[in-house]
Amino acid sequence: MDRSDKNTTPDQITPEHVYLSRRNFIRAGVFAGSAFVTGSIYQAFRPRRETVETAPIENVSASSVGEQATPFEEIANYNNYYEFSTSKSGVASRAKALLTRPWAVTVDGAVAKPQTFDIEDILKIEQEERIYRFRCVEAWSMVVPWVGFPLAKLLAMVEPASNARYVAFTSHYDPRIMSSPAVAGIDLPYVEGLRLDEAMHPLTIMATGLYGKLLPNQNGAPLRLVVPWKYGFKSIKSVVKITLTENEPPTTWNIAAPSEYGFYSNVNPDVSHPRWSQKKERRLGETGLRDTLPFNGYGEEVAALYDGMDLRKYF
Ligand SMILES: Nc1nc2c(c(=O)[nH]1)N[C@H]1C(S)=C(S)[C@@H](COP(=O)(O)O)O[C@H]1N2
Ligand SMILES: [Mo]
Repeated sequence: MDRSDKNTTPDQITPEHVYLSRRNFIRAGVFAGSAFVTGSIYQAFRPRRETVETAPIENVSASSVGEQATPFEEIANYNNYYEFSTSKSGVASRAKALLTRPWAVTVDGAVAKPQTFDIEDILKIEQEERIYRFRCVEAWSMVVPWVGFPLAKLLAMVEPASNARYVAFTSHYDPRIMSSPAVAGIDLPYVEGLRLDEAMHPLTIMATGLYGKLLPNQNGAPLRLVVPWKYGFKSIKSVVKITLTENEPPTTWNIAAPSEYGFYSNVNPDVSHPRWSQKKERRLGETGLRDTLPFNGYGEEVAALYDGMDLRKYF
């Protein structure tokens, strides 16, 4: 396929390099990490590539996540993207107006080599499939087969300076197609942040797709952050700017309600939201409630990042 065809909408494109590099990734045998999809799951998934967009993946129970992936239709039609709508079912149709080509992402700040990347070049970075649990602060959750790459790879390209301690992210904001801050109820553009060590952690990815296809607009096309041990609002969508900073950057939901949403926002069943418990969650597509796990089940990988920190204070 001629990938320079700007008239093709992103969801019609299945970039071949995604599959090629994914095969290489499997061959390299780098699935040791507990959160990574296993080769056998991938083998079950890959032949279904043409139909999987609308069908649930079957037999995912052997996955290292140990849980069935949420159907594509659920993931793509139950969204939080306040720039388009505060109604979860209203985002997908309004987000069709988002034009994701051309798309530039600037990475700057406390770095030796600030750069503006074209999305086509970002897509040339080796893409991997990661099946992650995703837990919204509103107590719903899902299991998402993301396609993406470690944020650490992108940060390495700009060479973080020794005074860089945090990473600030900014979403695209176009008031011609998006709500005003007054209507959205939050400051815009949407901004988020991570500590540099969180950003460099191998579980932290920039997602470019899900279910083996480029991201639907409503899920944050063409590039969104995914930090699986934190509440979903940290996973900022449609990123246009990444800035390394010395000081903790402002974050949208912390600005909106500082007593309800902290900077860290690690999934923590023991720290209630002021208005609801975080002990349980409803998995999209299911009726009952599941227990919410500390760090969303990724504690073994990430708890050490917070050694010595009072996670009730730094919530
Ligand atoms: N720019 C932007 N990013 C955002 C949001 C948003 O409103 N705007 N919502 C956040 C919240 S609260 C959640 S739960 C996830 C939802 O991602 P999904 O729609 O792909 O499930 O996106 C996060 N990223
Ligand atoms: Mo959320």
